[in-house]
Amino acid sequence: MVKRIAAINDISCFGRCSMQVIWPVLSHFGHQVCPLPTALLSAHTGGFDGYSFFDLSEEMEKIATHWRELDLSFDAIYSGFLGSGRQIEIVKSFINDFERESTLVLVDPVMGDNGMIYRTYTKEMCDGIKVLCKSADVITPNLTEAYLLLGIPYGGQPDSGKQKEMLDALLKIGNKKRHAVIITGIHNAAQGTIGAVFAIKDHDEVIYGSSYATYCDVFFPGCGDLFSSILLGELLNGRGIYGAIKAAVQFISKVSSYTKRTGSPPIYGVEFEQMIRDL
Ligand code: PXL
Repeated sequence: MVKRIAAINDISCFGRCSMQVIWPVLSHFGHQVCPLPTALLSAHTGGFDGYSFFDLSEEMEKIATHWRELDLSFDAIYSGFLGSGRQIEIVKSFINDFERESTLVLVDPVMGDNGMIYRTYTKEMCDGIKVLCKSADVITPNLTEAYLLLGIPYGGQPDSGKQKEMLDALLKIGNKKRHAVIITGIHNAAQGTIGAVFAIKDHDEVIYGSSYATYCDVFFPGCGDLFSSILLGELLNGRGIYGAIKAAVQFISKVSSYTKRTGSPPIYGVEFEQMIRDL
C-alpha cells in the first residue's frame, strides 16, 4: 500500500533543497507526497543573492481547509522550512486535525546551519518551532538547530558527553511517550567522519546510538532535507530507526563526495538524481 505524506516545506525552484529533494526521494521509496508549500522562492537562501520569496501562508490555510473537507488522512506529516511566524499556528492545527494513532509526525526544526540562523527566520519563528517539536515522534535538528532549540549559544562540535547531554535535553522538549531525537552534522575531525547521534525514548527507557560515514569537506545546502527524506522513506517502509539513519548518513556521504568530484558549485546542492537508484 502506498503511504501518503503531507510534506510541509517550501519550494525553492533552484538549488536542490526542501520540496525539490523531498518529493523525488520519497517517490523513490514508493510513497505519495502531498505538498503543503510554505513559500515559493526562486532559489534557496543559502548563498544566492537576490532570491525572490513569496509567503504562502494564505494558500496553506486554503489547502488545509480543502483537505479537511476531503477527509484526507496521512501516514506521515513532515514539516520543515516555514515561511512566516503565522505558519506555526497553521502547522500546529494541521497536526492536531490530521494526526491519527498511526501517523508518524516528523518535525525537522529547520532554522539554520553552520552556527547561523537562515536569513528569513525570526526569533519568534524559532520559538514557535520549538513548540512544534513537542508534537513530534521524531525531530531531526542539525547541530545549529539543536543549540537553538536548547537556547544555548552555538558551541561547535560537542564531545560525546556533551552530545548525550544535548540529546537528553532535546528529548525533554517532546511530549510523546515514545519519541526520538536525531542530531545531524556530528563531525569527528580526527577520524574523518560525519554522521548523526540519536536517542529514542520509550516510556522510561532511553536508547542511544550513532552512525557515521566518511566526511566530505564541502558544504552542500539541502543535505538536512535529504537526510530527513531518506529517514522518513525508510521508516515508512518498515525499516528500524538505526537502519534508516545509517542509510541516510551513508548516502549523503557518497553523494557529497561524488558531487565534489564533479566540480558542481556547492550552492547548487548535491547531484542526487543519478545516484538515487542506489538508495
Ligand atoms: O535546506 C534548508 C532550506 C530550506 N529552504 C530554504 C532554504 C534552506 C537552507 O538554506 O534556504 C528556502
